[in-house]
Amino acid sequence: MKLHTFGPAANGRRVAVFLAEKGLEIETSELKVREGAQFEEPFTTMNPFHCVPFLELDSGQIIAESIAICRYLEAKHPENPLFGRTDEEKAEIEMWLRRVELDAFIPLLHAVRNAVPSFAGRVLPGTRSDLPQLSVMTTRGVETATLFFDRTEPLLAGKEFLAGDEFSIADIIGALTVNMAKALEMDIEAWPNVHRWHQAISARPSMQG
Ligand SMILES: N[C@@H](CCC(=O)N[C@@H](CS)C(=O)NCC(=O)O)C(=O)O
Repeated sequence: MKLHTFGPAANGRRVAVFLAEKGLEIETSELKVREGAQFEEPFTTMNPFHCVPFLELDSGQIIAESIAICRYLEAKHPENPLFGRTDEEKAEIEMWLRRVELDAFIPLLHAVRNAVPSFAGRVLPGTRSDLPQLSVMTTRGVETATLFFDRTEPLLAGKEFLAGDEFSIADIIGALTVNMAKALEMDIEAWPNVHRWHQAISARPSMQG
């Protein structure tokens, strides 16, 4: 099994933090994403969505999508579960994963891609195109994430973790999403509970690096 990834990439970081939390080590290969290696063979055939991370199984099967990779690794290594134990825990973690992904991460991803000059010509992940960067996408992304933080703030009062009483994949994805918001200069301290929770999750050894 080999993980193809790119260290600094937000979605690559998800899997790296997940592996560290699980105490797992797997063979890892760094793809030169900035140089466009994802569009060249053999990688373009391995993942026609031209994105990292993706997991190459010994059978040759490819599993792309950071959450799918984490779910697969969790199924193979159920100890120290990060997707929950009971049906209720699993449902709550899934609920938060979807909230974070749909209401914050994806809007912020498009916000970043439409704002940062180095993403010109690459506004959609895994593409090279002449689609222009649209500042309205950045504005709306920040507005959407603001709504997410507004809604999450009271729910984190007195709570250590996003979903339930234990650290989970939702905390990983949530904290890395806040990092994106900070990169866009959103003032996370405006949401004190979100800020406190993010500080605590960011201090974990798995989140260093
Ligand atoms: N939904 C995918 C997104 C993967 C993705 O967007 N990867 C980015 C890095 S964070 C990438 O490889 N981009 C290459 C490019 O845009 O050319 C996942 O969760 O793994």
